[in-house]
Amino acid sequence: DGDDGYRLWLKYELVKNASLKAEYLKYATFIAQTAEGDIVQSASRELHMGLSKLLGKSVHVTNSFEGKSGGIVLKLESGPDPTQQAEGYRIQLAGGNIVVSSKSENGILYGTFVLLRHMQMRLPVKGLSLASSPKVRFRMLNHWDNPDGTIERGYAGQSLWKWYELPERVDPRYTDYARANASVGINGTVLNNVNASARFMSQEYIVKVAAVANVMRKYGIKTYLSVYFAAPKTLGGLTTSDPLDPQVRAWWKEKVAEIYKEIPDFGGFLVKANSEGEPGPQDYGRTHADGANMLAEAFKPYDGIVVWRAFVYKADPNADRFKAAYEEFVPLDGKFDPKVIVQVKNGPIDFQPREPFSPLFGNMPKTPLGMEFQITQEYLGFATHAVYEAPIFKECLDSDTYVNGEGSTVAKVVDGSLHGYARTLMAGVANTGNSRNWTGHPLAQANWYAFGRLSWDHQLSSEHIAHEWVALTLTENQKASGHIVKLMLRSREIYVDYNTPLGLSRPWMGVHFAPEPWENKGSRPDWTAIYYHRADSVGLGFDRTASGSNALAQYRPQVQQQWNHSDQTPLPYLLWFHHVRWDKKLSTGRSLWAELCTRFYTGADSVVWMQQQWDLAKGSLDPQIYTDVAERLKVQRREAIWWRDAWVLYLQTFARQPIPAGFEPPK
Ligand code: GCW
Repeated sequence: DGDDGYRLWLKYELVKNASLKAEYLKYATFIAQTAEGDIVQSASRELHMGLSKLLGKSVHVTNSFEGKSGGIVLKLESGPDPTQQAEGYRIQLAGGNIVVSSKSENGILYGTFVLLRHMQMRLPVKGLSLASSPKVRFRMLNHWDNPDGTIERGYAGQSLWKWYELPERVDPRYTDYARANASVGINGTVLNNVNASARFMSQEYIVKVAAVANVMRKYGIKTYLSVYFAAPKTLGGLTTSDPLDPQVRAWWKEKVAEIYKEIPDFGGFLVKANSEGEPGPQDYGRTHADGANMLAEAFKPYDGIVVWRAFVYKADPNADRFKAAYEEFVPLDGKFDPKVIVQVKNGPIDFQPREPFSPLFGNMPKTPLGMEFQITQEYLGFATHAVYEAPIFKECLDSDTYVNGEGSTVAKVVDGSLHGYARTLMAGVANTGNSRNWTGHPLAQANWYAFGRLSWDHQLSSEHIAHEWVALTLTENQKASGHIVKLMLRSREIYVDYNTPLGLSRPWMGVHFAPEPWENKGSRPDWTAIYYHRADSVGLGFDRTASGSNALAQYRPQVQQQWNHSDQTPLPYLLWFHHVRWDKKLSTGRSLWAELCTRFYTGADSVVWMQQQWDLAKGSLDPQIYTDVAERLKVQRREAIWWRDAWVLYLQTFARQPIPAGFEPPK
C-alpha cells in the first residue's frame, strides 16, 4: 500500500514493539475529557483517533475520571501560574493517569498532539513530564492564494481554498489542514495573497471566509485576510482611499464590523502597501503609520490586529534596495498604534538562498516587529529541489544584532524579550497546495513542519526538528533516518553552492526558477540580475561598505565589523558586501574566480551525494515516497548542472579566465 503523503507527520503508525505497546496500553483504558468546548473536543477526537491507530484499540471517551487510573486526562488548569502562558501545556503522570493540562483549550490541544508525537516517536511513558509555552504569540501561515485558485509562488498545485464551492460545501481537507497546523502550534492563517483582491472584502466572500473560519476555530486557529488598500475606492465606490479621509475611515470601520458579524473571532488584516505597485497611503502623501493606524482604529472594538508588511523598495537603479525598508520604517518607530505589528522579511532583499538578517530587526524598539519567513521555495528550486529550510530560519533568528549589547539576537527581537513588545509574531509563506501530498516535493513537508516548530520554540535545533520529522513521516529505522537527516542538513549549503555561492543573490528575472544572471534590458532597472551581482571586468559583488552604498551603516558597529573588510568577511557573505577582484586570493587559498568555480562544481556534484544518501535509506522507506524523491533528485541533479554552467559561462565573459584544472568545462 503506497504512501501518498497525505497524512503528513500525523500517521500514527501501529506500535510494533510489544513492551512499548504494553506500556502505552496501561494508559489507554479511557480518555477523560473534563472540559467543555470545541477545541478540547478536537483534542479528544484526535487522541481517540491517534490511539486507535497507534495501539489498534478504540479507547472510550468519558467526561470524568474520579478515582480512576489508567487513562489520559485532558483538563483545564485553574489558578495562577506565572511560569505557564495561556497556550502552554503540561503533560504529567498523576494518580496513575497521564494528565494533559493547560490554562486554555488551545494548550490542551497542543499538549495532546505532543503526547501523540511522543508515542509516534516511540518514547517511554515512564517519568513522562513535559511542559512548554510558545515563545511567540501569533504563529501563522500566509497563503499567497488568489480567488481564481492559482497560488503566487506556489508549486504544489492549486489553492486549498475552493472559493466557488464555499460557503455551502466545506471540503473535509480544511480539517486536515487545521489538524496539521495545530499539531505544530500554528494558531493563525491568512487565507489570501498579499497582492490582494478587493473581492475578499465583499459580503459574498466574507461568508465564504466565515465557513473556512468555522473549521479553523475548532483547532485554535484564527482566520485573517490580506486587504487591498484601495478597496474603499474600487469596492466601496468612494472617490478616495486616503487614510485620513473620514469617509474612508468610516468605510473600514463598517467593513470590519461586517466581518466580525460573520466571524466573531476574526484574526485581523495583513497589508502589503506601496510595495511592488500595490496601492497604499503614500498614494495620498500619507505614511505607512497613517495607513496602519486607520485600520487599527477599525479593530478597536475587537481582538483583531493589523499586520503591516515592511517589504518596500523603489525602482531606482541608483538606490540600494537593501536599505529601503530601514529608510522608510525606522523614522516611523513609535508612531504605530499598539494593535499594529510590522512584518519584516528575514533578509533585506527577498528570501534569497542566503541573506544577512534585515537591519530593521533591533532598530524599531517601540514597534513590534514580526518575522516573515518564506516556506514556499520561490528561490529554492520550487518543488524539484530538496532544500531543508530550518537552517535558513535559524541562521536569521540566531544572528546577533548587538542593539542592546552582545546576545541581542533577532530571535529576542521577534519574541519580544529584547524590547518588551506586547504582541509578537512569526509568519511563514505557505508551501501548501492541493497536491495529494500537500507540498509537491515530499521533503518540502519538513519545511512546513519546521516552520511551525520554530514559531513555537526558536531554540530547537535544525537537527532535532529534522530527526523528529523523519521519524514521524518517513521511517522508524535509525540508520535510514541518519542518512536522510544528513541529506537534509546539508541540502541548503549544497543548493547555495550551485545557485548563489559566496553571497551572490537574485540571478533571476520574473519566474525565479531558471538561471538568468545576465542583464535583462527593458525590465525595471532593479529587476535585472546585474543590479544585484555587479559583475564587471574588475570583479564581482555589491559594495555595501562606506565606499559603496554604505548599507552596512544600518547595522551596529559590531555587526559592521564582521562584514566591513573583505579579508575578514565570512565567505558566505562576501559578495553581499564587497566588490571583489577576480584574482583576489580568498581565505581558501583560491582566487575568487577559482573559488566560484569550485563551489559551482562541487555543489552540483553534491547532488549525487544526496542521491546516495537517499538510496541508502531505500529499504526502510515506502516505495512510492522513495521513488518520488529519487526522481525529483534526478531533476535536481540535471538542474544543478544547468545552474553551474549558466553561471560559469556568463561570469567567464567578465573574468576572462579558464575553468580551473580538474573541472570539466561546460559544453
Ligand atoms: O518575493 C517577491 C515575490 C512576489 C511577492 C513579493 C512579496 C506576493 O516575487 O511574488 O508577492 O515578493 O513578498 O510581496
